[in-house]
Amino acid sequence: MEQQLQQLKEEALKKIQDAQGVKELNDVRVAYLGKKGPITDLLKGMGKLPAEERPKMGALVNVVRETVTEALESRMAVLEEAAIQAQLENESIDVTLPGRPAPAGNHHPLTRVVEEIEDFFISMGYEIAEGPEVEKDYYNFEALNLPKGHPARDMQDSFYISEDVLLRTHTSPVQARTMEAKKGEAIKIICPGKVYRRDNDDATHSHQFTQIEGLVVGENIRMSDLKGTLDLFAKKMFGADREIRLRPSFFPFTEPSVEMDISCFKCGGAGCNVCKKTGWIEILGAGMVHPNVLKMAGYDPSVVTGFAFGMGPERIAMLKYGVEDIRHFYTNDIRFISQFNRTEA
Ligand code: 2NL
Repeated sequence: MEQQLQQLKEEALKKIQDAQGVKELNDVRVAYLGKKGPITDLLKGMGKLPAEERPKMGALVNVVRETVTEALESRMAVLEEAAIQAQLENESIDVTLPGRPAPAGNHHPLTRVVEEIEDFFISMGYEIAEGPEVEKDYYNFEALNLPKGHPARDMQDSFYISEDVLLRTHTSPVQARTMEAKKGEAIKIICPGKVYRRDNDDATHSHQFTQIEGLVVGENIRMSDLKGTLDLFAKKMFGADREIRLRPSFFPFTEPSVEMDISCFKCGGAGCNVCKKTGWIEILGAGMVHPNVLKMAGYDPSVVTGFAFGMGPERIAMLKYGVEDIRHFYTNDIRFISQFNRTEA
């Protein structure tokens, strides 16, 4: 029996050494040390031995069991470590692989035009002013010399929230608020933002659109300052060889008021489809700030004067990029948006 035991031990130790994986080694453990294994059988068979042999054999079996158990444990540690190493190698990431390209976005054409206009006026020393889109009737109309009963104040033409609160119909209230806040000091601002009018949307009208207005107030501000500023602006936006033309016009908040045209950037003035054979393209409205507007904001019109102008970035973008329907700007069709390449900035 002793010999049988030695043989069993040798056999078990060999299988332990030969085991190549955790699972295989586990099978070896179950086969030799498990409830139905030979070592358990030997311990169970102790009862049949003569009483004087039992202690010696018992001790021998226990030694074999311990030896096998220790061998199993140390082999298990080796195999487990190897398994972890293999897994780490398997799951390692090659950080030198090229990444998957993320689709890069674009600036919206309207955003591009607004920023281009802002950049020009910032370069001329203007500051950007913003204000609420839900505005008081006072700042939207009253402070701009739009008297009660003026057609623009008709309920049919604006989105009213209540009798004296509405969605602003232009960005002028931002300028009225700025003048009021500056309490007689000089001002040089542009006001970009969304405005709202009750219109039926079509190719050239939208109930919500963008406006940029400018305002310069101070001593000795003249019409010639307005003209020089807008001439530079036209050349920056539409080409260095542009000329401008001012025509008389009317706005309640300016006097005198003008409409500004630029010489056609497509035909240079000869006449084409863009300028409708006139050689000129209307770009914006402007004028000298009405004395009533200055007065209401707390300025003395006999001491300070000012000029103001307003334009629609949609119209400018449509001209610049040949967009035929204003609704393209708001429907977010990626096929439209992605035609305008990112500016290198
Ligand atoms: C246009 C014309 C214009 C103004 C806006 C203005 C603002 C104040 C005082 C005086 Cl606070 N004027 N703004 C002046 C002239 C024209 O806009 O065709 N916009 C699209």
